[in-house]
Amino acid sequence: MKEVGLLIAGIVGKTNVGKSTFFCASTLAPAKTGPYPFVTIEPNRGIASIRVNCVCKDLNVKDNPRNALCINGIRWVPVELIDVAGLVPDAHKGKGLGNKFLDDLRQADGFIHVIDAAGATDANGNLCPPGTRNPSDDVKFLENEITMWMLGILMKDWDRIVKGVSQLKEDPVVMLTERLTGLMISRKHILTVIKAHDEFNKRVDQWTESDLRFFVDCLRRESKPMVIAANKIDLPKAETNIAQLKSEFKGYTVIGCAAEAEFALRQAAKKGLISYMPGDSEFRILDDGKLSDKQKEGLKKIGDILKSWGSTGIQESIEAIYKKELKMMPVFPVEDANKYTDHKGNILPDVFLIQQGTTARGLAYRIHTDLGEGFLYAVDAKTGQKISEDYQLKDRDVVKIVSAKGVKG
Ligand SMILES: Nc1nc2c(ncn2[C@@H]2O[C@H](COP(=O)(O)OP(=O)(O)OP(=O)(O)O)[C@@H](O)[C@H]2O)c(=O)[nH]1
Ligand SMILES: [Mg+2]
Repeated sequence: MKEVGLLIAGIVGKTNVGKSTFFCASTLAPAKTGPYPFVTIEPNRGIASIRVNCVCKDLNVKDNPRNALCINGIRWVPVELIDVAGLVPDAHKGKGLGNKFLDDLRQADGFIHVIDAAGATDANGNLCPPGTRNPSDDVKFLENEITMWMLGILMKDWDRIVKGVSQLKEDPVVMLTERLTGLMISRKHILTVIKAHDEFNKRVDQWTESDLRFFVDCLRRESKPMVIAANKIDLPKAETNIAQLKSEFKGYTVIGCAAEAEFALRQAAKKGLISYMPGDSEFRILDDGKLSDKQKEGLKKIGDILKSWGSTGIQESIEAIYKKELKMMPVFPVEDANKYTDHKGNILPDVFLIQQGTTARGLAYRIHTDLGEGFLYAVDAKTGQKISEDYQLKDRDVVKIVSAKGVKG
């Protein structure tokens, strides 16, 4: 069961494009990878980190973080990723591992869509020479599969919804929310879509088939934001294809990625062979003597990728989905608003990722139900000002919550 309020990004895409390699590189969790379709069957779950600017430097304190490392003023905040089985065309009809893949994705709040930017895997995930497949077809095909899957779920209950609304005067938004909540689609998502388009400004029994398809497509975009991790930038054709994708899919975040290279760098850093942090634009060899010729050659190639692309793109993709698309931002709860400590004296012990728009009371509930229920007021520790329950927190706020119900811990 995921922690309330903490959003999960699903790693999705066609089979055999590097999803599990991306997952292993970002979480260092063991997951099977291989150059053929349907390697992953059961989903892999693991913890990656996103970088946020800590407030320790602004407040001029030395912190004692409990749940996230702080290195040179950068907090590495844990986030959860889920890597699922790949899909092939007509997955929503059960082809390949279709329904399995899609069902495992119910719990994801946003998607990192991994594609083979070199076009070196065909529609069914079989290897082919770079440049054979147009990666833009992969983007369209995945979006269509997900929309059709959601539509299928809605259609199972459509007659009942229509009857409820037209004959029993039920609220359509309530009925739609009940039907779609299992897909992490909320009342807010539904209302946003209905308000944004005139097509939906009529009773649901008058919606045509194409209105319904369009509704679900809009709902997919609204409820499952996506970034495109254009993988395999080490292969020929990837660069041209990525330029093409960026011009074709305006408004999408497309990030060139080298999952295999990131995995190699993370492994080498773990073994103490190099100094490298995810997202870095370079690495440093710590002891040349410990490296085999093959390793040196591999690192040289990776160095060239970093020079051309600025990074492997893996860390950027994870940060793009959480920060830019899911609009998560860090806040720092404390118990002493003057010293920025918890009751044990730890300075800035915790950081929480919350979604923009979260209120002070919403944060209290995130920390503990008792804190939320007994909420009296909060204090902005940076200014010392009292804040009320419906105050919307800002990026990097440091907050003390005062509650009638205390929490021991
Ligand atoms: N050239 C290149 N190959 C990569 C890269 N990332 C992954 N691969 C290779 O792509 C193949 C498939 O990788 P996986 O991570 O198993 O792919 P997947 O998408 O999880 O596949 P399924 O679970 O079978 O759907 C493996 O042979 C990887 O080594 C990359 O950045 N560059
Ligand atoms: Mg896999």
